[in-house]
Amino acid sequence: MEETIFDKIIAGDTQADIVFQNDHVVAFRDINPQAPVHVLVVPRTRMKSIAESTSHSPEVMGHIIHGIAETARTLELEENGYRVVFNTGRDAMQTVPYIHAHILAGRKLGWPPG
Ligand code: DGP
Repeated sequence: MEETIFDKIIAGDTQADIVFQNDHVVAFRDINPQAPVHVLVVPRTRMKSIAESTSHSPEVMGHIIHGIAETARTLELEENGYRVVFNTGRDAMQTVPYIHAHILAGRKLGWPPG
């Protein structure tokens, strides 16, 4: 798997506005925000997408979900709520081939998504 921009952010080789991190995940602000709060949560364990998660321990996905909740708490998003999106593959318009969860918040989010 080729190195992605998220590998570089996790390694500290590329600057990012990190809002939360622990032993398992790094969360940082999206460079192209689609909502007042737009944060990406990326596991330190490298995989391409949810589709590839079956090749790893389910614990990795557990750590991602836990990291999402911890990030949302850190940013005080719990009261008003937030949306979590894993774009997976071409039709979902995944552009970075390193699994990441988008946390979107800070405004009323439409449903269904366009
Ligand atoms: P996706 O379409 O789900 O693969 O979204 C990838 C997101 O990554 C997109 O919303 C923009 C964001 N992104 C791409 N390059 C960078 C970067 O260098 N820094 C940060 N903070 N975000 C980036």
